[in-house]
Amino acid sequence: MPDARRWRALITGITGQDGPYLAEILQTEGVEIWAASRGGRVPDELPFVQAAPAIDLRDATSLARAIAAVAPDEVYHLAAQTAVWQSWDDPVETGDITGLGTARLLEAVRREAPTARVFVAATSEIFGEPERAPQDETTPIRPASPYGAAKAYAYTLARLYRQQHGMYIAVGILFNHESPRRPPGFVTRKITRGAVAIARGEARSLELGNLDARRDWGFAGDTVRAIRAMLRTDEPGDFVVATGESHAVRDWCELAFGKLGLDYRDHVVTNPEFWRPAEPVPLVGDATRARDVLGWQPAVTFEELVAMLVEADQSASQKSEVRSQT
Ligand code: F7E
Repeated sequence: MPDARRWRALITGITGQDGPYLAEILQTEGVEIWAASRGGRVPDELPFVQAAPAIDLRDATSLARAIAAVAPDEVYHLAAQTAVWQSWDDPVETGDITGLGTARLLEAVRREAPTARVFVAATSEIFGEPERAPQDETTPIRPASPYGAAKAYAYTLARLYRQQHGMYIAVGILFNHESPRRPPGFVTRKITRGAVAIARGEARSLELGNLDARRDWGFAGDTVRAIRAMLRTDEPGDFVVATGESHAVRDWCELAFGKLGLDYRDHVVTNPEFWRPAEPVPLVGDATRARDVLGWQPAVTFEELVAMLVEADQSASQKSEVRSQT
C-alpha cells in the first residue's frame, strides 16, 4: 500500500463515463489516484491510476477493506446502476447498488476514514416529475423511477451523514452529461453512432423512443470540473450541475444527422420499446449556486457537444475500418 503522503483520492466507478475524466483532472494536480472497481481493475487508458482492492457495493466488508487499505483523503462515489430504463427491469438490484450501496460506502468511510472528504453523485432524476422548471437545490424531491428513488435515498442519506456525523460530504445533483465515453444505450451516443453508421451505409434506420422528450444536456468533462471543485470548498454542500438549457431528443437528431449531410426524418423511426413519456415539466437545472460558490460554469455548448460525439463516432468507425483491413 502507498507510503508517500501525497493527497490521496479514491474513486468508485472508474469504468463509467465520469471516472476517467475525473482521474485526468486529479492527475494534473498531482493527486495520488486509486480506483475501487468491481473487478479490482483500472482501464488501460488510465495507467496513472492504482487499483484498490476490489469492491462490490452489495458487500459492506469489501468497501471497508478498500477504504482501510487506501486511507483516502477524499472519496468520489460515482459507481451506480445508472440506466433509468433498466431500473424498471430490476428495481431491487438498482435499490441495492445505487441506494444501499451508497449507505454501505458512507458507513465504511465513517468507520475507516472519517475525516475524508466525500463526494456523492445524485441526479436530476430525484426531481422526477417536478412542479416547476428550472430545478435547483430547493426543489422538492419527487422521483418517478426506481433509479430516481434509489438516488433520492442516497442523496438524503448523504445529507443526514453530513448533519448527524459532521462528515464532509458534498452532493452533486447532476443533470444529463454526455461525452464520447457515454455508453451507446443512452440516447445521445445512440443517435450519434446510429447517424454515423447510416452515413457510412452500414445501417438504414435508427429506432428511437420519444423525440419530444427534453433534457438539460452538458459535457461530462464540464460536470466533472464541478465535482472536483465541490471538494475544495470550506463547507460541503449540495450543488445542481446543469447548463440551464433544455433541448429535445429531436434536436440531437437534427444536429447529428445534419452534420453528416443527412435529414433525420428520412432515417429515424419510432419504436414503442424505447418510449418513455415526456415529463409535463421538463428537467432543466439552475446552477446559480455552483456558479456563485464554486465559480463553475460549463464551457462546451450544446452544438459543440453534439459535434464532439459525432466526430468521435466518425473517427472510431474509421479506425475500426482500418483495423479490419489490416
Ligand atoms: O434518456 C429519451 C428518454 O437514457 C434521455 C443517466 O445518466 O441522465 C441519464 O438518464 C431521454 C429520455 O438518459 C430514446 O425517454 C428517446 O427522456 O439518455 P437517456 P436519462 O434517462 O435522462 C440522468 C441525469 C441520470 O442520472 C442517469 O443516470 O431520451 N429517449 N428515445 C431515449 N432514451 C434512450 N435511452 N433510448 C432511446 O431510444
